[in-house]
Amino acid sequence: MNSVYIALGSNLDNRIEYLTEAVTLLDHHDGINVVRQSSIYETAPVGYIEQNDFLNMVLEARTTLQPLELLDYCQFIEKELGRKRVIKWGPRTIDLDILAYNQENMKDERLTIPHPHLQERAFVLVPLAELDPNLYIPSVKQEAGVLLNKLPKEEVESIQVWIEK
Ligand code: A4P
Ligand code: MG
Repeated sequence: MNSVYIALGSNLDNRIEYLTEAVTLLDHHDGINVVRQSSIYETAPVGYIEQNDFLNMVLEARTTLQPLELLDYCQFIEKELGRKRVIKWGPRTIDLDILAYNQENMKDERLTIPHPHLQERAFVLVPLAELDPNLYIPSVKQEAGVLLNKLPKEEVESIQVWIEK
């Protein structure tokens, strides 16, 4: 069984419904078992900033799927929930990013693991460190909690709990 962490984000329409539906669809797959979920946080948009605030969370799952099979299923869920890719880093009903897959490093044309922007983003590191501050991120050779402590304080403080776990 493989251990994975997946980040979820939504900033359109009924954000909480999209998150909940995505978690349900992940868990309904025969090869995926969601074991833990972080709190849900409300976060200001990063990158393209002329858009609504996001809800972000991270979950931990066990899976029999290989990394690319898991990506396919995440993209199926994004499609199923009506995501339209119009603007890079722009608004989306639901975005699923695979943060970590066991302790593996991989770089494929479709998939980089650990997620290449993980270490820069408070909206990912706050929920990830809530689940496991000791999770080792092999690409940057540091633990999630250590990476979080390296981010600017204002950025981390702007990540507000919206629904506590
Ligand atoms: N891809 C490569 N590695 C991965 C991975 N580990 N997990 C590829 C998932 N996908 C991965 O992603 C583009 C391609 O990345 C995919 O086809 C896949 O093969 P996408 O989801 O289609 O496009 P995108 O999301 O617009 O681009 P990108 O670079 O993934 O953006 P991010 O990093 O997802 O950022 N601000 C707040 N507050 N909260 C957010 O959740 N999200 C974004 C999007 C920007 N600002 C945000 C948030
Ligand atoms: Mg993405």
